[in-house]
Amino acid sequence: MSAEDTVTMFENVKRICHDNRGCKGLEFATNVSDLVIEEVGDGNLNDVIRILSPSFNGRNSAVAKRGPPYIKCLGPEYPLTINRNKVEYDALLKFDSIIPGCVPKPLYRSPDENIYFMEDLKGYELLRRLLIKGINCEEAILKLAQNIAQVHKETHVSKLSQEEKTELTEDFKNEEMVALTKNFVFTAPFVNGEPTNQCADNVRPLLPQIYDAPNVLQASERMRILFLEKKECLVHGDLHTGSVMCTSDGKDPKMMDIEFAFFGPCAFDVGMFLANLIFTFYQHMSTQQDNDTHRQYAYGIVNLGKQFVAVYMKQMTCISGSIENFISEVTGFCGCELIRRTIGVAHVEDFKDSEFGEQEALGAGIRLLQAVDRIETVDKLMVIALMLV
Ligand code: ADP
Ligand code: SR1
Ligand code: MG
Ligand code: MG
Ligand code: MG
Repeated sequence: MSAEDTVTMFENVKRICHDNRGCKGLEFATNVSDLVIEEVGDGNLNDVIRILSPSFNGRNSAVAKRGPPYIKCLGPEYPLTINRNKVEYDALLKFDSIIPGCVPKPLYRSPDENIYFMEDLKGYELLRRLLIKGINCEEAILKLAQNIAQVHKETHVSKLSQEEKTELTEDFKNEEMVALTKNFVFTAPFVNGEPTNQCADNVRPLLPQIYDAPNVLQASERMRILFLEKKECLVHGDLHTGSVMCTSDGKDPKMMDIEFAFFGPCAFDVGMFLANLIFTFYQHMSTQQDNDTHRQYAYGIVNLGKQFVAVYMKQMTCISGSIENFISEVTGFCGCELIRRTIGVAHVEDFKDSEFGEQEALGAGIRLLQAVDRIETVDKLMVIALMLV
């Protein structure tokens, strides 16, 4: 965020707090002259700040989020709807009603400024960062599996009346954000030479395995169509390990960053999350120092990935028909996420110091798309992705 953007956002936040003083959610900010800010945003799309009111006795801080009218990591020549702020606030309200306490509490939204306020997850850290550090996150990951299954189950087509389905589909059509995923997850990475793609030198020799391989390109296209057309339940839409915050000892997961929420296929959330655990696996496998500890942690992550899917599926068994083709769909979405995060525009922090890990993860993505029709269990998914014997 530029210094100018930070000042403008803080001025807007102060005005909202002043004009709406006493409103539920904004009580902590009644004394506007008292407020101070810290910048906390580190994502690809939005500006996020923490507002503190040091003299307030109760909750003395909140986090405010707003989206510039373009894709932040690409710049103003890539326009993006500011309505994502409303969709995210509505999705937070919805998730909070289904899994209370498992998302940051939504506090207030100002439609004029397109800024919303939520609970400050003080002391919480991104799950991705804890995994990079090698912290045991079993409790958070298995709880997350239950939480996302709960959201999928409660909003599943088979549980909704026609009216409820129409309402949820309309409320979370989220066309612009769905189009962003269509473009940057399912399309651009699969187009050789697309200008937003970024690729490390050691990864480049693998590219012909994508661009010269009709089966891989066809599989990605099928996943794109499934993503756009399968209307199953309300999905998070961007469920990677940087969209979850937990306590520093890997507990109490809070799902956040829900601006991509839409009515779509449940396997999309599961596949994306699994791919991000595979990034953790390769990051630790490619760490040179203290190799045994890191390898042990990496294999623990594979097991956790399998348990994540098992816990999720157990919760979903009451949804008839939902499990048909489920693992094959998870495989395809997982493969696309592995590929787009290694050769597309948005890479992951896990490989900041490891191009070797990035190359391995890309190989895993290619193998999954090659085998998508032959994978019916998560065990097989892991064996093929990670070339386990
Ligand atoms: P983006 O859509 O740009 O990725 P996020 O919603 O992920 O934005 O927020 C960016 C970062 O801000 C997160 O990665 C996290 O570090 C921090 N953050 C977001 N929401 C909160 C919160 N409620 N409490 C504390 N930190 C938060
Ligand atoms: C331009 S793509 C940016 C990516 O960042 C977001 O968090 C989503 O994952 C999106 O695909
Ligand atoms: Mg984010
Ligand atoms: Mg986001
Ligand atoms: Mg990079």
